[in-house]
This record gives sequence, C-alpha cells and structure tokens, in this order.
Amino acid sequence: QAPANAAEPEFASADLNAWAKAAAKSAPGGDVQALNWITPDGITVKPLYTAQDTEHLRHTNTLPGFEPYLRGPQATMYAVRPWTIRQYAGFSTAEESNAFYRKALAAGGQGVSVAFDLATHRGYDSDHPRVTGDVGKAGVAIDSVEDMKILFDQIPLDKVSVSMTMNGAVLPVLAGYVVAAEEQGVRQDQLSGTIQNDILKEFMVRNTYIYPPKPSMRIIGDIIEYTSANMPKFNSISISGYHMQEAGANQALELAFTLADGKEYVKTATAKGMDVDAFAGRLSFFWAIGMNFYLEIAKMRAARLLWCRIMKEFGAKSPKSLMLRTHCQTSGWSLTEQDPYNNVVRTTVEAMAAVFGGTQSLHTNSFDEAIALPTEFSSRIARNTQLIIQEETHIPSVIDPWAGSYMMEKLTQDMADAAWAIIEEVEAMGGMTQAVDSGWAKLKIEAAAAEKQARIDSGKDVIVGVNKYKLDKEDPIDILEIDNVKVRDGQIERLNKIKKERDSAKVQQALDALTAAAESGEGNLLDLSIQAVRLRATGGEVSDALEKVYGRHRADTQKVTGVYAAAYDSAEGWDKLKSEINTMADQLGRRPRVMIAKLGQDGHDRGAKVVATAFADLGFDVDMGPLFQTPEECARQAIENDVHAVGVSTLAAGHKTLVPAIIAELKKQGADDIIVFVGGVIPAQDYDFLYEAGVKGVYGPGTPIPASAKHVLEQIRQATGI
Ligand code: SCD
Repeated sequence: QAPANAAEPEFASADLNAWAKAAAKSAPGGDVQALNWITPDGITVKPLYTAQDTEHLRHTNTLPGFEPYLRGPQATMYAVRPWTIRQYAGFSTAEESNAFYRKALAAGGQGVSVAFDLATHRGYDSDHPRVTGDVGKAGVAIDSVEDMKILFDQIPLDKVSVSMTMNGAVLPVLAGYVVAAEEQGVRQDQLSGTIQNDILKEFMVRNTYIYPPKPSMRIIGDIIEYTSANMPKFNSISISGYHMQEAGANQALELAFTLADGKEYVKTATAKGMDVDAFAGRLSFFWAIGMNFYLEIAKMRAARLLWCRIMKEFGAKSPKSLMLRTHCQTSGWSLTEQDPYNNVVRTTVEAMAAVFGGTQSLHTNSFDEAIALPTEFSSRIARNTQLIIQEETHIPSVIDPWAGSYMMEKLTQDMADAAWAIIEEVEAMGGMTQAVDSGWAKLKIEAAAAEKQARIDSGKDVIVGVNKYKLDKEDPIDILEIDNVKVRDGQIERLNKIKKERDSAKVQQALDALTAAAESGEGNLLDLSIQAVRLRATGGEVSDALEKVYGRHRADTQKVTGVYAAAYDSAEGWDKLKSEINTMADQLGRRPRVMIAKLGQDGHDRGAKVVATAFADLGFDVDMGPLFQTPEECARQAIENDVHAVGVSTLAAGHKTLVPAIIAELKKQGADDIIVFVGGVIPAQDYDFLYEAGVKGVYGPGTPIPASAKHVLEQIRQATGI
C-alpha cells in the first residue's frame, strides 16, 4: 500500500457550502443559523467549526510552559504532576476540623483548605453579641492562635500547603497561621500555601469585608510586601472570580472583573515601590467551573493569555510573573436540592472542565452542599471524583488536550476578546476600585443573576430534577448538623482562659501599635499583627484595633429593576400574578409591601437581590434590608416601614437560630401581624421546625420566584383579612 500523502486527498475535499445545504435540510425552519447558541456572555457557539474558524487566530501555535502560557504554566503539566486535590472544609471547632483534615489527607487529599465561620471572617470573636447564630456554622470558629494551633495539630506546616479563605479578618488569621507554625518549629520561609486576601470581590459579591475599600487595599499592599520579603513560597492572594460566577456573573464578566481586580492589586503593590517581579510570581487566581463545559475550558485558556498580556504591560519579565496559576472549584450554585445525587454527575462534568482547562488545584463540591454542610460520606465521593480522574482515566497524560480543536481555539479567542472589551470598559472608568466603588460592577453581576433566574423559572435553561424531569417525591438525605450553642460556649471558655493567662499590658501595647500604624500609614500591618497575636491578642481585638481608625464598611442596597421581568418568558402566569397584585393594592389602598432581609453575618445576597428584583418587577413594594442585621434591628426596620411581610434569605445555616429570633422580636415589638417567610438553603428536615416557629412559607432552592410570590401574596391576603 502506498504511504499516505496529504497533498493527494484520498476522498473529496470538504465543501462548506455543500455542508450548509445539507444541514439546512434538518435545521429548524431550514435555517442553519437557528442552531447557533448565543451564550449569556454574547458569544456565538456554532454547531460546526472548521479550519476556517482558526485561520486568522494569533495564538494557536503556542506551547505549554512558554508565554503566553495559554496551554498551561508548566511545560509538562499533569504528565509530571497532576493538580493538587484541595478540598475546602471547616466546621464547628478547631478540634473537629483538624480531625477532618487529617482523615482527608490520609485518604488521598493533597492539601488543606480552611473554611472559617462568618464570625471569624467579619472580625468578631465568638463571644460577640452580633454573631450568636454564626459561630462554628459555615466554617470553623477561630478566635486566637490557640485555636489555630489546634487546627493544624500534627499537620506539618513545612510540608503540607495550606489555603485559607480569608479576606476581611485577613491580618489576625494570617498572623495566627504564622505564629502557629512558628510554635510548631516551622520558619516563615518554609510556609507554602495561599491566603485569599481578595477584598475587591468582597465588595462586589461575597460581602465578608470589615473596613472600607481604601484601608482594605492598604492591608493587601502590606501583606504582599511582607510575604514577598519573608514567605517566598506563600501565595499572597487568590484573585477570585469564583464568587462572581456564584453570584450570577457570566464567564466573560467573571474573567474580566477578576483580571481587572488583579491589575488593581499589582498597581497597589507597585505604588508601594515594589518591583513587579518581586511579588507577581506569588499572585494566584481562582475560578468557578460551572456547567457551561466548553466555555469554562476556553475561559481558563483565555485567562492565561490575557494575564500574560497584562503583566507585560506592567513590565514584568520573570516567567513566574507572566504565568497565571489557578485554583478552581466546581460550582456550588449549579447544585440542586432536588434529586441531589444528580449533583455528583454535575460535579464530575465540571471537574473535567477544570482539568481540561489546566487548573493547578481543585475543589470538587459534595452533592449535598445545596442542602447543608457536607457529611463524611458526601466528602469522600467528592474527593474520589478527582482521584478517579487523576488515576483511572489517563486524562492527565496529555497536556492541554483540547488544543487544536477548531471550536476550542475559536472559543478561547472569543472569550478573550469578550473579556478584554470589559476590561477596557473598566479601565476607562479608572480601574476596578472605581467600578466597585460606584456600584456599577455589582449591578452588572446582579443583572446577570436576575436574567439567569428568569431563564430558569421560565424553563428556558433546563435544570434536571428542578424545572424538568421532576421527582414526585424527594427522599430526605442525611445531613451534618452543628450544635452552634455548644461550639460557642466552648469558644467563650477558651477566650476567657487566654485573656486570664496572657500579659494584658503587653497585648494592649501591641494593639495600640497597630492602631497607630493604621493612623499614620507607617509600618507594616501584618508584621504588627504577628507581634500582637504572638502575645495572644485575639482576632476580634486585632480587628478592633484597626476599626478604631478605619471604621466598618456599610454597603448600600441598590437593586436592579426590570431585568427579571424582561427575561421571564412565560408571560401568561406572570401577567395574571401582576393583576392579582394590582387588585390587592386597590383593596389595601397601597401595594403589598415586603422586606427582604439578611440576618447575622451571612453575606450571600445573590438570592435576596434576585428575589427583591423579581418581586418589585411583579408589583410588590420591596424594601431591601441591609446586610448583617440582628433580628432586633430587622424587626425595627420592618415596623418602621410598615411592611406586610419579612422574607429572610438564609444561606449559611443560621436559620434555626435567627428565624425564630426575628419572629420573637416582631412579637416583642408589637407587630406579630407581620408575616415571616424564609428562602435559601434549608434542609427538608428543618421545614417543620420553622413552620412550628411561626413561619408562613419556606422556599428552598429551585422554587420558581413567581410561585413563591403567589404564596406570599396568599399569606398576606389571609393576614390582612382581604
Ligand atoms: C507543578 N509543579 C511542577 C509541575 N507542576 N513542577 C514541574 N513540573 C510540573 N509539571 C510545581 C509548581 O511549580 C510548584 O512549585 C509546586 O509544584 C506546586 O504546584 P502548584 O501548581 O503551585 O500547586 P499548589 O501548590 O497546589 O498551588 C496552587 C495555587 C495556589 C497556585 C493555585 O494558590 C492554591 O493552592 N490555591 C488554592 C486556593 C483555595 O483552595 N481556595 C479555596 C477557596 P513552586 O511553588 O516552587 O513553583 C474556597 C472558597 O472561597 C469557597 C467559596 C466561599 O467560601 O465563598
């Protein structure tokens, strides 16, 4: 047989026009264009890609380990070392979390990733009255270095890299980790790991900030300065798009805002006089990986290309500065409460996208995370999902396996272009700090979230088990419950002991030095925090010392309007509900008024904002409570505004404490005619408890907003007797 010769085709050569004619025969309405999918980012995904699509692309012939690092930061990638399996975890006490980490490491986990409780995030010790419902709930309670030492007991910090998701109380937490290591005999230059330390996205989406933006940026500058001088193996920041996508951003927005945040941090550090190559190699990134499979891979490839371009603009020379390294987490938002074992499949698909995209480190969610904290069983399946991809599939044997795909190369460029246009828009505004400060960036994400919810509620975006193929009956699954009162009592006991045994005068001096440095702008705040924590200053005290000068940031509660209504596609039910609301408004002499509230330290406000937008679009009069209200403050506002109903949005497991508390407060303040409903992440097991406490409606994830609105309207009708 003659050898194959590409110049002499064996078969007839491709004819795109002929294909278009053939395709038109089966395309709806004979229109091949109708097969295109326009993504929420505005990118057109076609049913067929050919060599023509890649002809004019500039970056299709690059190599991994070389600029622009589109194909990966390492020359050999997973062929030599697969990504780190780094499962984010933490709950209850330091003892319990430590036991969990050690078991996970023994069972194949490869790094530690600490989830702190919301009290710690927001700079409150466990004995603070504002955090009664939050201690130990959505993460581990850490008040002092004594807790930190227990957290890392028998985990050698010179060998195991540790990620800490901390942004608000970043100084006492990072200081606590450094001192805990020191007391384990580990030097600062031996420490490897990552601190999230990404405050800009907190102001946009995650909301665990403490101070206003400007002093928060100083803290970041100080941390970059300190770690680059003393902790060369430690990643000083994890610039995170994850929470933006979780809050509703499409991928182009996630990519653009995150890279724009990164530019802002580089500017902050260089403004301190640092050479870009002295710190940029330790900036790392963090993406969400959702169900949009091809685009997620394209996003990760595009991210590396754009970061290299951005760093060159800053004059970076070192390869380490030019290469974008990233952690990824499968999307928590994509998980459903309904038919929850489907979540194992969703997470697997997302994990594969992260791996094909070339992540350095990965967290796979547990299937029960839309309901409660993961159990040991669900955590094992989540971890094994990665182990199976790493060790059974041979996927890691090939570097950047999608390279050369007409589709993937084109989508990579399309994603890069879409994000670059947004980055330029942000630059024109003066950079991300301005875009965040003005509220523009947050509203962009909220609008995307409302659109997405409307597409789901109207059945345009399918979610199996939620808006299609629903089960008639859902069986409850085992969940992990935290005895919050017990954790809090234990923490308070340990706090009291520390305060009794330490040298209080010295502690006060160290705290005063921090306050002075905040005031003067001189000195390094991380250095001073380490000194205070070494003397056993608590996290709350370190945070307070700075709050004296900086104050606490209060976010405004703007909301988008009209977006949900515009994207909601089944007009029939919508119009009927609107007219029912109008009728009620006539009967009441005013519109039915609802306050959407967030209680405790739970800052996840995507759901609250989307519900507020949709209710307003339907014709309710909607008040949005500020974040972090106590039940007492919430009741007062509800009464002052004369609302008919308070809707509590809860995503951080505080509902069993905080919801009965708001009902009791309303009663105490003489307003038990105001009805209370609850939405968010609530295990089925807790529904009866909430109804017995007096709640009039519980709406779990997946409840279409018009359905909950109809139910609320009915309850208001009963309560007002019309
Ligand atoms: C890797 N190495 C190689 C190689 N692959 N060397 C040669 N050839 C190869 N093929 C080297 C690297 O250069 C590095 O060494 C070392 O091996 C470790 O590899 P790495 O790729 O740097 O991996 P890792 O140490 O795991 O670091 C990954 C990141 C890091 C850089 C991404 O920042 C990280 O671990 N981030 C995790 C963040 C996280 O877990 N966040 C949780 C957020 P050198 O270092 O010497 O170069 C959770 C959260 O927010 C949830 C939501 C919420 O709470 O709201």
